[in-house]
Amino acid sequence: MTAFDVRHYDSIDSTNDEAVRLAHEGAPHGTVVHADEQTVGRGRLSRRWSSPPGNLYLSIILRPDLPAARNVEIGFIAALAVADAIETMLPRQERTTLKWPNDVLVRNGKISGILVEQTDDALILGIGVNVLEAPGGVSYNVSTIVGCGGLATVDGTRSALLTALSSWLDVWQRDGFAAIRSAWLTRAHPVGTPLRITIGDRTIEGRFADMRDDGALIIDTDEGRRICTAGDVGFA
Ligand code: BT5
Repeated sequence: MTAFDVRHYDSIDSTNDEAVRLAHEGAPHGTVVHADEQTVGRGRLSRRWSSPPGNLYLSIILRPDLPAARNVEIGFIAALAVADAIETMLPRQERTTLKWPNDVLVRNGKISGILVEQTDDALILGIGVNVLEAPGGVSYNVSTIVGCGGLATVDGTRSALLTALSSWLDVWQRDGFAAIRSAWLTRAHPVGTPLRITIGDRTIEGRFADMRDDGALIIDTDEGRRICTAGDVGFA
């Protein structure tokens, strides 16, 4: 079991940045930075993460003693935890779908964002969950827990998320990434789903085939099987 120590802030630049600062000061594994709003919430590749009050924004300091090549595993663990937590609050007929690498979708809309970053000696796991407020000006579908008929508060979502995260970290430590990979595959879009992967200015279209043992995406294209280790994935 991971013991979480939550530090709460009303407003902050980015919970990931604060977690990096605390990690440099030696904050232990399980330290959680939670803010009611972020003024400069970040996505991958320096994109913005819309962070008004009413949603969950937190970052967790992890010190898992992993080779850097295995850091990607944390993102899949986080996606499973977010999906479990959200499903405890949604009506029974609403389910989450996972999309490579770390997206959690409800009603085909992005309901959560996950950002894993590395400092000298810690991993920072940043998670945003849309509880009440759907951001405007986003180029694809977004969802919120309450907008999908769920009953949720921000603190309730935090608590459900940390409980689920602790369980999935236990599974990972006990059974390894193979167990995370197979749980992720059962909750992801089905094999054969048409996907469009954007990597910089290149786009690849293909059908979802599998996830490799190291977390890479495997797709079948008209030119054959391709492996993707990075990129933005949308449904084609
Ligand atoms: C992500 O990036 O999905 C990772 C987001 C991580 C946010 C958390 S919040 C706590 C912690 N502190 C931080 O500063 N960050 C982490 P990416 O895949 O690059 O998606 C970013 C894109 O999602 C943006 O370009 C928008 O199109 C869209 N977006 C922005 N805000 C959103 C929101 N609240 N809900 C859904 N989509 C959003």
